[in-house]
Amino acid sequence: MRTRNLFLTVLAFILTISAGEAQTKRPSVTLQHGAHRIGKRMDADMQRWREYGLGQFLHWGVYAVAGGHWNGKYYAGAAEWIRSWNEMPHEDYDNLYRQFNPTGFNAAQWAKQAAEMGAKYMIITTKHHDGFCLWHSKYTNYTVARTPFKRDIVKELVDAYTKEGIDVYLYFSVIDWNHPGYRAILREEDREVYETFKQFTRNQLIELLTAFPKVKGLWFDGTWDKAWVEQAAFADALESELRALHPGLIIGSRFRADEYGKRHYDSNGDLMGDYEQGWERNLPESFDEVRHNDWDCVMTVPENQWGYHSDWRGYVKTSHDLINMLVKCVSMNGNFVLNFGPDGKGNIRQEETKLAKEIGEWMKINGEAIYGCSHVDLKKQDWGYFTRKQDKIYMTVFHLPVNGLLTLETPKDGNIPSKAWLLSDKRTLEIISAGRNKNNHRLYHIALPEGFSPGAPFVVVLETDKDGQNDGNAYQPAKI
Ligand code: JFZ
Repeated sequence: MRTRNLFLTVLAFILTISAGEAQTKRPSVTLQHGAHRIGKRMDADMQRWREYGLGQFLHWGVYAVAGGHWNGKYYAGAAEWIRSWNEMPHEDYDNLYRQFNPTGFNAAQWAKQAAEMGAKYMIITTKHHDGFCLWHSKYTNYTVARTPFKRDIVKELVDAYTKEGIDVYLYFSVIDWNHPGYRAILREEDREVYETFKQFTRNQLIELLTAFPKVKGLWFDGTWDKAWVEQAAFADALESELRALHPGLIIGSRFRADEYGKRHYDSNGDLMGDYEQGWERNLPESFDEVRHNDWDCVMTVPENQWGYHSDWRGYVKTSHDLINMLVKCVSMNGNFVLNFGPDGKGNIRQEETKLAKEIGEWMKINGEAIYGCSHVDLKKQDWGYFTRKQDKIYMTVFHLPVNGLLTLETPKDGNIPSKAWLLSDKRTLEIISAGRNKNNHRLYHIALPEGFSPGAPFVVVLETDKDGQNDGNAYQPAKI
């Protein structure tokens, strides 16, 4: 009895405190289907996600057969959207699966290439908006099982990537142009048939997690339709069900809306899901924009092509462009996910293979400044980005100053950097004290070797004082 009373007293105390906190910190709307957690997830699975740095996205489906062309005409949109183009009759698109026979597909080879690029996780389109399933779903006939190829592609990829030590995430589009019950907007008379679509969606998600227990998470897309946004209660319950089915499951902010139709961030401004999933071909400019959340950025190589388009037009990013984005993401606590769109024969195109190789070569030397690294509270400098891991600070340089000096500004009471060297060959660099600026912050110049011109981004490592003791000659990292 006594223990019970004590328990109740403690419980009441905790409830009072947390209620008080909720009131003072967040004057809020009461939400049933908003965020269910405030702040970052701190478990081991999420910590692993946070340390990836670099990921690979794969967009693959029957759109790869068309490759951005139909009847000899060039489609200017994103190749995976070709079904929505007036020039391509739906009937033609919906029969493409009969030609889907990617005899060049080799999951082990793709996984090896991704590993050599340095990717720590991969996201595969199990089903894009067209509804075509790359796995053997029993809930529709529109799957790879009915193509001449037959093989379960998701299964082969999950196995091959997992074997390479790369974590797998499943992209899933809620929009499904193939399902008879799918609607973008619900009229009264659609409500009944839409229920069949909701059950179908639930069935497929449960099917995926059951068939592929090794996957780490789900990457949702096609959740912006009004019809889906209105399903806050259903989607919330489904999310709980999926999490219960697959402990540790990671889901981004693009799955469900709250009961007021707010997406990503709920009506109280709190992030829904485990990380922000809104950085699409777009990066935050400053750390303030990410609001202390985890996030990923998904990026295409050309301007806007996810699925295979045989004719890339416009600017195509170089490996230096992509490495710049990668480091920028990590410097603001994000992961960078680079997209690949294999062709209809199951081959990864030359341009992508070349980029993967170049990025991989860079990562082999400089990956230490990426993996497991996070934001540093130091003023951004024009030469590039700071990242940090434990007591080391990394300066990844993209713009080499003509005077060969890299500026570093430390907060007023910060200690000085004790040692600097080039990550590539361990050459020690001189640290020159350059006085204080008008904010009374100390300035330093890290001097690069005479004539240093690597022609590629490079990393300078700064050693910092491990135990934070001020010996007058050690830089104390700022608290994050
Ligand atoms: C979606 C898809 O339509 C596209 O085909 C691709 O799969 C991509 C990864 O996701 O496109 C989007 C989704 C969201 C935004 C932009 C494009 N957005 O939030 O800005």
